[in-house]
Amino acid sequence: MRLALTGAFLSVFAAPALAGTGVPTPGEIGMQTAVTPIAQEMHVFHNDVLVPIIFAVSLFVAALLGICIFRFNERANPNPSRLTHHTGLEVAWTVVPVLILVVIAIPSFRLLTHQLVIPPADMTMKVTGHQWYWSYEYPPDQGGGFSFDSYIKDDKDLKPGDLRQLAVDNQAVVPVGKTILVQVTASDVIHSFVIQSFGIRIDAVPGRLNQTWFRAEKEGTYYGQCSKLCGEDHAYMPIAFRVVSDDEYKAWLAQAKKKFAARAEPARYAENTARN
Ligand SMILES: [Cu+2]
Repeated sequence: MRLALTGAFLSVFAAPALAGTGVPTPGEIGMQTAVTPIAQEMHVFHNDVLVPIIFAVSLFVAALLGICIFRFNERANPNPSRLTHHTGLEVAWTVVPVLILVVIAIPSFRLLTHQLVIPPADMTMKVTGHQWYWSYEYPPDQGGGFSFDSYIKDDKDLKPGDLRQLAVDNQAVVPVGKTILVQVTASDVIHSFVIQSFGIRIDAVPGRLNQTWFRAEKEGTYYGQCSKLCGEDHAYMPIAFRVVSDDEYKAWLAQAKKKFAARAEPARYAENTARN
């Protein structure tokens, strides 16, 4: 019975057809499709480790509660036991939870290490959160040397295929299958840079450079949102990343360099790098 229930519960959670790629979808259960190794590892950790343990513990506690209610109520059990200590029981309810936590801790710390120990990066980019938009900077030593702002598209500017409240005027573009180091900061208040399908979530803090990484293994457009309450338009600063092939990336880089050439930041960036 318990196994059958667990099976039914897990099949609901593991159903990939219900999850969206890069965007939340109506009726979605579970997380958006993982397209990076970190996001995949997170899903395995959640679906195969946490959910079964939570399910089993909940069932066990519910069963104990049921036994107490039905077998040890005043009518069924008028003379209560005078037992106050039971060494075996006390050892068990200490040791078993410790073992459960150890079982959770091992994959949890492994995942944390994979997130925090950044592998050698193929490319670095900088993300800055502002009230209420994002800007992306591509350093000059990697074919970039420009930066641009990325604002939400107004409803009246939406083109067919644009997603309302997620579409932006300028998407960030990155090559597929490459390890991207993302440096994240903010210019005014604390924001939080999140892309669910990439499995990244990192605070953008003024005066501080945080970093994280991702390697998107599938081309496509992936959306995220600022996830720190940062002011009145907090809900209107979506994040849009387009993952493209190497050739498309080079072509985009060339045209973006021209398009965003007028920006002041890259010059300042170049100066700073020269001085250091
Ligand atoms: Cu924000």
